[in-house]
Amino acid sequence: MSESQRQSPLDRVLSIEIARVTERAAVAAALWRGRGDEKAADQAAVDAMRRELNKMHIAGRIVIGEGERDMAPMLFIGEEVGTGQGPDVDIALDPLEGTTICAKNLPNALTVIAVAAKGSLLNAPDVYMEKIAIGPGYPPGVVSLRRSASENLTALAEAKGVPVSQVTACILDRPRHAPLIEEIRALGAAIRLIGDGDVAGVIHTTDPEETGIDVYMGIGGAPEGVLAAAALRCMGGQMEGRLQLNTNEKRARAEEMGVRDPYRIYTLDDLASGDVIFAATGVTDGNLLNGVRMYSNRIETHTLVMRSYSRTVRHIRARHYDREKFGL
Ligand code: VTB
Ligand code: MG
Ligand code: MG
Repeated sequence: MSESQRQSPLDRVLSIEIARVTERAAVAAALWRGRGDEKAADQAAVDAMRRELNKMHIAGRIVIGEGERDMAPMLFIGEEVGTGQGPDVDIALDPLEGTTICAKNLPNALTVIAVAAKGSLLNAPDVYMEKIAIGPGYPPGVVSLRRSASENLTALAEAKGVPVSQVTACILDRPRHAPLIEEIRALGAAIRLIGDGDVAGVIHTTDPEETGIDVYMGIGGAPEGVLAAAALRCMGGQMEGRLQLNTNEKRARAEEMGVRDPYRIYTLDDLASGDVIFAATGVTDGNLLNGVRMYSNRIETHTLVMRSYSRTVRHIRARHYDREKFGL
């Protein structure tokens, strides 16, 4: 355990409090599953999340929010949340990670929050980030953005003790990844192409036997990068991220937020340090979390709640018998 982790543990009660927030947002979004309306689903999650966060006894500041890039509904970077009576904390969130997968009712849409002591999450604008992430159990530095995809997958296969053909990389299905995909296929490794949801993609690397995913690679959102790092801090694993600041405007926005070197490669601890509490609730069914289930007398949610300080990973399967509080 690092020094900074020992110095500032968060109040552990926050774990259950933030699970409530992601649960409520997940139920709100789930009402829009499969209806083809991404904005409505996102807005419902954002509204529910803001409402629940504002009930928490914290002086919270949003440092990572998602939505600027595609002008989606959002909780804004810099927005203050909570009653103001309680600890000063920084918050990273994505009220609905995978709006398109929710609108199409495809797997792995999540509601996500991370809470950390002030100043311990990377303050990044909503730009793209190149990422590489693996789960626990590998020697440090086995993969790195400083090396090619082929070198990384070869080293990973060796560390895992399998031929490279038995390694699976999870990658967002985007035209920008065509060269990466071609390189990996030429090498003979397998690829799981996902439509959205790279926070889930990174989390899935922590349990390859269950998910079939060994490594996450490629360019996704920077907010999702910080959220995924918060999750890995709790579950174990390695990650690197590099912001994609390819215009003067983006470089200026990043600089305003404290980014000095636009090409810097951030390690897991650079992305999220100190004590971090993370919660994600499934909206649609996924590899590690069930989606929201609605019944005539109750609603069920499945939430992953974790804390880096104690390295506790909890699965909370909640039955909500009061359907009315969800407006049903
Ligand atoms: C990823 C994915 C998200 O944004 O971060 C992606 O995980 C990156 O942006 O679910 P593009 O869609 O522009 O490639 C999301 O798709 C949406 O937040
Ligand atoms: Mg979102
Ligand atoms: Mg997102």
